[in-house]
Amino acid sequence: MALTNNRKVLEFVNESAELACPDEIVWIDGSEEQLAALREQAVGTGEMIRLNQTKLPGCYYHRTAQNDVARVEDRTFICCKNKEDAGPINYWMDPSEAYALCREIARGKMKGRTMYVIPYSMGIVGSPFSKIGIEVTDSIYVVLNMAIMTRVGTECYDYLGEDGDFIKGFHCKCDVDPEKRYIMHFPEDNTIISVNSAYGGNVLLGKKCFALRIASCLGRKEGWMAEHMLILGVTYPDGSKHYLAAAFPSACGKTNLAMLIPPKHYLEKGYRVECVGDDIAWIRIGADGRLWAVNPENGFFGVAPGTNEKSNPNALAATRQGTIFTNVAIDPADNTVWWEGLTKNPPEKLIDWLGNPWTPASGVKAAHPNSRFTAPAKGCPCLSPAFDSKDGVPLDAIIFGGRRATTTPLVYQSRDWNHGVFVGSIMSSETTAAATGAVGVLRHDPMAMKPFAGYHMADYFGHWIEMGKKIKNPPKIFNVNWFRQDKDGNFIWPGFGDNMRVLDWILKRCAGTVDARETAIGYVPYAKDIDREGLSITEETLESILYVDRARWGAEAEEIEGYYKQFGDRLPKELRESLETLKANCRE
Ligand code: OXD
Ligand code: MN
Repeated sequence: MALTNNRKVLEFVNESAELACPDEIVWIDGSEEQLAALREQAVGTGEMIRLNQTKLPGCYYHRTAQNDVARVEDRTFICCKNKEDAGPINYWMDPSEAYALCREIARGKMKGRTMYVIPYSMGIVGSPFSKIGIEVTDSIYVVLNMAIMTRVGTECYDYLGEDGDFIKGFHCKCDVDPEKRYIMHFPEDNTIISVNSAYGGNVLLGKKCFALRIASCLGRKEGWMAEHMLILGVTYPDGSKHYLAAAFPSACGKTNLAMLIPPKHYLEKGYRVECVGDDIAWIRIGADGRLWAVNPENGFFGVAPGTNEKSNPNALAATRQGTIFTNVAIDPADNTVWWEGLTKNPPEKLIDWLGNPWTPASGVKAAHPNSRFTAPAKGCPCLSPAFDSKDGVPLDAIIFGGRRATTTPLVYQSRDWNHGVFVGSIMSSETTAAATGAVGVLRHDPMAMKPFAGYHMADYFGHWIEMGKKIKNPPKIFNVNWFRQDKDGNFIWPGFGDNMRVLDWILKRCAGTVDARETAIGYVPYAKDIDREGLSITEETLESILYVDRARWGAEAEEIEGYYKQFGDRLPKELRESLETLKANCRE
């Protein structure tokens, strides 16, 4: 029975059912009872495997199809009326063509299946930041993941009332045919359609599709920002709290930074780091003229490989209960999970992500490099008390960062907001397994939003510039690079918890308590000002990763000039000016 009398919801559900012809419609109410019954059902059909309930209470396992393991950027479309409005970086399709294509693909595809109607809120229901979505799907896996990643329940209908608006999301697994896989966004209709996939990033429509692509369009219209950023809080020994948001491309360590445990001597002095979010930030200007951020999600859809007791004990702890694991390996000895990097030595025998017997001699990975955990935020030991704040947290700093073996120093600070927007716009990073395609290829990923901005990238830069004009007390903007390599390809900076040392410098810059060296690209620390207590890295080595090589940056500027060309006249003049300054600084 329908759980709402909102006529727009009823119309959307009816239209979806008329198209896909499910045998049954199930209205999700968010109750534990209903979710438990769905878990049972999924275990019964083999869609999920129940893991060891003593060691991993409430945890389940799922395998996707082999051809369906990552986001598909080349099959992800922005469908707005004018092609120019999608910009040169997005794939574009005419809305009527895209609707017709998807309808053709999804017609009758839920025959013999159930269609679930999921009411969910991104953010706490009733917070000024929050927005409601309705996703219809034929996948129990999607329902159960959405129930972890978002706030699912009938309170969303109460909030909508009879006439409230929401973001429409239609998902149908169809035949999981990669040739007919499409992730379509209709920003002018607040609608998302996803067909022929069951991989999280393509089908948990509250996440990338809504909270970034559609929300970035809403933010532009309504004067706020939807960003691919983690949010973390640092508590000082005197109890004061300072918040930072950081944008890194997919699988570049956002979850690890968001949950870092500071080095021992910081802990002893009383420093703490708390996680507000690990992937998405919705940001508004507060009454105090500062930027305030919330994490609209309710869980972590994290990359499993590499997560371990040392790299991220908080994330690991979060995955120990109520978690769905996707495409990791199963340890048949005790029906638990394993992935590369979880332990130094792998177990003797595993079942790999494809379902095959595996031993350390197999010569292939046991877990897929983009295998994931979907873990409830509440299970994270360092979750910030501000996680549930309706007002969000005020930002002292925004950090950009990518995976760069050379050129980009460990950290530098922009000269001001507009220069900070330039720094974000020129971000580039080596590709990872989070999306299909080659791994390790250097590409531009401005503000880590290349795959997620729902409109023209130059207009998105323009929106940042416009926001800057309205923010009376803007956060300071920085860039970090944890990934500098030596000539043998080893990472020079230890990363993980030691990144606290860099956050410390950043926060000191925000407080105006530490000096910096002005360089061609912005302010860079003096090596002596980065804490090295307990680190084996010498001051000289640190100098080497703080060094700004003007010849390299000159070449980088030339390359950026070529990159910017695609944006034509739409590129904000402030960014062009910053580029000219960079070129001049490198020539001097
Ligand atoms: C993610 C991604 O899953 O960026 O967060 O791909
Ligand atoms: Mn992400």
